[in-house]
Amino acid sequence: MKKIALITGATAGFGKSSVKKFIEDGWGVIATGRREDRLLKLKEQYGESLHCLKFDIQDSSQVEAAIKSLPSNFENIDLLINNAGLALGTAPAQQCDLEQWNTMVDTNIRGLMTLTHKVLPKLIETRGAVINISSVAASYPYPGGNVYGGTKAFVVQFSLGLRSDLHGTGVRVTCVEPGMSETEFTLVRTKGDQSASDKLYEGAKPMTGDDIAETLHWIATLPPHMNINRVELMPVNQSFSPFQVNRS
Ligand code: NDP
Ligand code: 8X3
Repeated sequence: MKKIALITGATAGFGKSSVKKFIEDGWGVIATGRREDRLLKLKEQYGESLHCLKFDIQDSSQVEAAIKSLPSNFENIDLLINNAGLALGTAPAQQCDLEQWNTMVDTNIRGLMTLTHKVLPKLIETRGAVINISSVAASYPYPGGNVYGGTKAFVVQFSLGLRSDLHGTGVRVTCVEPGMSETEFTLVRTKGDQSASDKLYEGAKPMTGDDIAETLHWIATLPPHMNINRVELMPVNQSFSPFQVNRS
């Protein structure tokens, strides 16, 4: 195996496509997620090139135990892709469910922080790289984006801060900020409403998990003296709208 990548959120969407992309290029991959059946399927598909870790990223003791359990052939991590995350709900802030807000913070911020904290010493040893998945929602607010956008803005700023702290270690840090991509993202956001998901993507030609996996692989395989700080990408059919003005 060329190098080892740890990819969170590997059971669907961007993560699942990235597992395929990196393994096809000869990497060993540690795939993580909560859904064991899907992890087992990945294991069947990729065999010795893949090691699965089942944990809920919101639970720091599960994260710690999982990293400690890595076998010697997977413990020298060269690349951490912090991809696991979610949006819940599209309601305006004043109507939101506080529990959903907490879940987004615990997953997209606390979970990402915890895993990064556990893996950084290994990345410093290997002079590796971190790629954090943020979103266009970090920079461009939209109605109903409230806490989701806030968590992704954290990811952008945390990535820049990491880059600064890791100065001189050789560890690279990139923040990837995608726009609309068809995965299970909207299904999760709408609590399993397939028709809402289909309607959002219909006719829009959104980006795909494979598009994002290509980008992540490109970033990870650049010469080691180059650091891509931030990448923002959207489908051609998504762009910006004017400010809202209330005239009442
Ligand atoms: P998917 O819903 O298809 O995949 C999300 C992945 O995250 C799943 O593998 C899921 O695994 C994992 N995950 C979610 N919660 C947890 C948890 N508590 N513990 C462990 N794993 C968890 O979504 P995407 O592939 O689209 O999303 C990947 C990332 O990209 C997210 O951070 C998302 O915010 C971001 N993003 C997505 C965009 C889009 O339009 N799709 C655009 C911009 C950013 P499991 O359920 O098995 O635990
Ligand atoms: C989600 C991106 O464009 O659906 O992170 O808001 S978008």
